[in-house]
Amino acid sequence: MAKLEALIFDVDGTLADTERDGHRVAFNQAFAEAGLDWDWTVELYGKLLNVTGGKERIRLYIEEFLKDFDAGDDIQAFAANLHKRKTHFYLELLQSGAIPLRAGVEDLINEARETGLRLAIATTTTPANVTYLLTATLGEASNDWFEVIAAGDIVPAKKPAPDIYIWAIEQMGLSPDVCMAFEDSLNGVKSSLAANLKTLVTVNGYTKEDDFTGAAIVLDQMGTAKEGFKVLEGDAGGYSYVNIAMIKALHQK
Ligand code: XBP
Ligand code: MG
Repeated sequence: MAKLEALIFDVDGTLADTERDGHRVAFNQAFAEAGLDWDWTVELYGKLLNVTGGKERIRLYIEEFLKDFDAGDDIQAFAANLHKRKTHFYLELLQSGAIPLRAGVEDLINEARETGLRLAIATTTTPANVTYLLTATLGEASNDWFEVIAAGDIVPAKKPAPDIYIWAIEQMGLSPDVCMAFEDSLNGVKSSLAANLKTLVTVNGYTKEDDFTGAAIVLDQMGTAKEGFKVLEGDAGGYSYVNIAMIKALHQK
């Protein structure tokens, strides 16, 4: 088995719980500013998460839930304009420090750096959302810790398509068998598995019922030495929180 060289992280739901109290809130702020009486409740947003990408999500909402709404001649442009404001509000939220990293994520990234593993990001979200999250949580320099930040519209087909992972791996000049992916959702795992990546899953409130068949392991969180993870599927090999030794062992399986 090839030796582990790189870790590739999803962002939303994996590095941080961004969806319910971040993206959802920002969408609603943009709708209110535009004079729209749309309210994406916690429950409705769970359904809308079936489609990845904010612009795509707005379109899905109009087409599936608001059949009589008139978005003008160009629904794509309508969604894109609304989404621009959503991004503005989301970045404001990130800057205010409202969204922390999930437990164990910072320690894992630090240990990966200390042990010489290469790091990358593969996400559907807008590139600025990634840089703002990293800056707000890990400091200004942390953007440079990730040698590739593959995000947003960089590939036309978003997750569950494998394209974003394939793009990231190609940019690093690596093959999938020396990488490990980190995901939180069905669409994310479909994407990483289709790119032939071993995948560690940490679920969240929106994804805990998803079917993660094919993942290397499914956990409730990365966990810390103080508060470990719960194993939902798979064999943690005696480890109680995610660290580099555990990832290396999982990768060799
Ligand atoms: C994340 C997403 C994103 C965010 C919104 O999926 O679906 O669309 O919800 O981001 P994943 P934008 O974690 O699988 O990458 O509004 O910037 O598109
Ligand atoms: Mg995700």
